[in-house]
Amino acid sequence: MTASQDARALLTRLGVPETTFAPSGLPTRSPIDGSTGDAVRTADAATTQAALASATTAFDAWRRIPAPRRGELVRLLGEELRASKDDLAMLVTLEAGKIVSEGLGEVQEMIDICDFAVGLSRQLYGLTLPSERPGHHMRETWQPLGPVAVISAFNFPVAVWAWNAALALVCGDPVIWKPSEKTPQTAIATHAVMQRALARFGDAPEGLVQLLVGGREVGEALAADPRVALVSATGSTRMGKAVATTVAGRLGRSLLELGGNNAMIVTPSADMDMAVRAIAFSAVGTAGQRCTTLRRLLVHEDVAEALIERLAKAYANLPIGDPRQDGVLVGPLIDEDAAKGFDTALSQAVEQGGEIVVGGTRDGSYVRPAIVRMPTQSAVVQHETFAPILYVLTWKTFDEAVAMQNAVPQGLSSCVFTDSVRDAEAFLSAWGSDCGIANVNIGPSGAEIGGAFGGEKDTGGGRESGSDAWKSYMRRQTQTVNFSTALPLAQGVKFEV
Ligand code: UN1
Repeated sequence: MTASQDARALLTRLGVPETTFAPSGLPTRSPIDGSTGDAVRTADAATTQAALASATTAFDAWRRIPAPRRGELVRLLGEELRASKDDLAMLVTLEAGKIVSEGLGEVQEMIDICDFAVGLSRQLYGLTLPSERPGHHMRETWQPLGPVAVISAFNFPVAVWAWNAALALVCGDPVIWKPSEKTPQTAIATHAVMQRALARFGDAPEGLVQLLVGGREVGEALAADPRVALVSATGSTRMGKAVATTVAGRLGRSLLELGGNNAMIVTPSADMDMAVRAIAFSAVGTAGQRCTTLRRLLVHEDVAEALIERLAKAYANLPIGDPRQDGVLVGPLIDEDAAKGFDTALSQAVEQGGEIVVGGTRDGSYVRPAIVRMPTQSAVVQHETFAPILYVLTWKTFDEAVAMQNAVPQGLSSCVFTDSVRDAEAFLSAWGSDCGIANVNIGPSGAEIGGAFGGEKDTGGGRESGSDAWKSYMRRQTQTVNFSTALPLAQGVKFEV
């Protein structure tokens, strides 16, 4: 059996209807063995327009349903995800090439955000404000926003949809999902799971949750359409800039979670055993294809040699191979283009004065994770290559280390390994890390859903998932109510007629 045949069997088991498949559709593929599977039907321009129309109608009905009742739909989604966790996770493994534990972790992340959103459906707190006028009160209320388009990437093919969908649904917004062309099957399976939750819920409006499998033109149509109140896009900075420009052109709202170029600063006092383990997971996990992957290791010059030696040993023994196999830690890159990107970045690094310490070879799309010592943060280091390449640079003073951490265009995640309270707190201070995520003695990847997730600069500025990220999916309304019998004007203005 090829990996694609396994995926096909899982799709059937997950309840995906036969009508999903069409020979003229989008080809499917597994990076594990390069096998191709049945093509899946795609959305044409008319389907996209119909989806937008039905999402608009669904919005009018869904916003009238009380938020805690909307939360019930998300609670059911969480239940259905729990029931399908193993199958959906295996499909993530088959289609995105993640190791089994990370496939399971991704589905767990979906379940976690569902639980979070269910609680949120009884909160969505506003404010009461004192009015300067007698017999008046003011409040700030959060109202449903409108249809939300979710454009997601291959590397977290289902979790990112869930971060957005779980919040959008409790906030009162319909969701239209345009998944990556590289991972349509996991999206189709997730949609089938969602259908079961919708069926159990009973009275959700038609068009509340939709999936549009297709190419770039689908994303472009969603970004351009004024019926889409929020475009939440995850992917490359290049894609994000295109989406942002289109959405801004119609004064729409976008939520962008784009590239990262995440660093770890290692100080001389760091617990090196912990640092080595954290580096391995965050630089090599998901074959370096997380937006939170550790890409730059900034080490104090006194401890650099010893640390690099330990890392080189750990890297030399990395189990690389079929991600379904027990013990394998590194699966394939998503496709041949990604593998070529790995080669190109390495040769550029060498041209720019880099020295490859370990790894850098490949067998098809199975690459040996590389560690490269760089003299400076030259062009290749400034760029996010979606592959397991770790650039190592050294520093003398902590201020210099923080300046290096911040001297890249991206601003997603960052961390410091240190036992010094001074260094840790300086890193977390106003003049410390400029990223959306800053960790101490934890690698930059693998964030929990409870915190707001996203970053600054070329990362796009959006925040998804926990904390008050839900506010992006709602409309803020300031309300003033006069319960007196007079009509005083604010600022003492007199206007008698
Ligand atoms: C991504 O790579 O797009 O923090 C998201 C992490 C995961 C999410 C990554 N929870 O690494």
